[in-house]
Amino acid sequence: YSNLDPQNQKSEKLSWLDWFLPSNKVELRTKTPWNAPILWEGTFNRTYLEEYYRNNPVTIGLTVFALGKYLDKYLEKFLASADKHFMPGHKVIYYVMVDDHSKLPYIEYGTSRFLKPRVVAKEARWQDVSMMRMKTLTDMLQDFIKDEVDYVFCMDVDMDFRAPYGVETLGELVAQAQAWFMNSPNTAFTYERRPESKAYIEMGQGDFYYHAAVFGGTPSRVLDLVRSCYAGIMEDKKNNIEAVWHDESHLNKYFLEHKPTLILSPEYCWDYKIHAEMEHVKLAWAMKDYAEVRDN
Ligand code: 2GW
Ligand code: MN
Repeated sequence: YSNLDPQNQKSEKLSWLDWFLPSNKVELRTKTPWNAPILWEGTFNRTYLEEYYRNNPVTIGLTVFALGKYLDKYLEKFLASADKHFMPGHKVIYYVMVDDHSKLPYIEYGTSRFLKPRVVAKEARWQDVSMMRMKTLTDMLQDFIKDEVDYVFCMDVDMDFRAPYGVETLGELVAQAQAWFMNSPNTAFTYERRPESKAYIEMGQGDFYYHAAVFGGTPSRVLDLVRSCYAGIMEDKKNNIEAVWHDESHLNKYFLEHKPTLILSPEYCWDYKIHAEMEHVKLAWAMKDYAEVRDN
């Protein structure tokens, strides 16, 4: 990874800097204080990386849950777009968790693309649907995913791929910077602030607000992550407390204590509501009508 400044790659479209930092007084960060790269378009050489992985082939897992209305609404577009843009040219296994097998979308997958569907029960509360992914992922990583892939990404389903999301994102422990908080001070992050919760982060602490919609890494590192988050969630349940942003709060606590080795910039999980003309978007949030999907 080089430290090329995306600012130098001018185009008519607005860049991240133009939109968020019109004064250009703040330097675009391409490295964390612990020297992990922050991945932006222009900071990596795809040609070089592709050549490396051609000589060192890898299998990449992608886990996604689509239960209830999220299965009807988002899964087909997520998978079809992943087939086009997620790790193009590499072996990918989709681990797709649904609550109704008959509703699995009918997609013709590309070469070296494999689907491993699994039926899981839908929790009654939506907070639990989201949080209990950590338990299912713990079990599956332990039981078989760890033997089947070299790297694994775990993603929300309410998103779709727009451009190649490739091997540049592979790393030991990969975290996504949440787009809305990229340039906020850590005091503005929506971390869990009650010391009673296992997800508690003290005011003034914290490097990024990480987005639980995307995390990944090697199976052993991701297993440790999901297992810890699940343990925190269960401990909180025992103490009758629920972290403000559920599994995401626990994920942020984990990444505070276990620094990611690679951070994905908001190009890798963009919300077009922030800015419609954002460049180099690889994955975008789906437009969501909460009233429509949140029925419980
Ligand atoms: C979720 C909320 C309300 C009603 C339903 C659901 C729901 C979620 C569902 O009915 N079916 C389902 O499969 N899910 C899965 O949980 C699905 O994979 C979805 O992407 C994921 C997280 O829910 P989501 O996408 O509605 O949460 P967000 O986009 O508001 O995101 C963040 O905060 C969450 C915790 O509140 C999670 O940490 C999530 O990973 C974050 O991106
Ligand atoms: Mn989501």
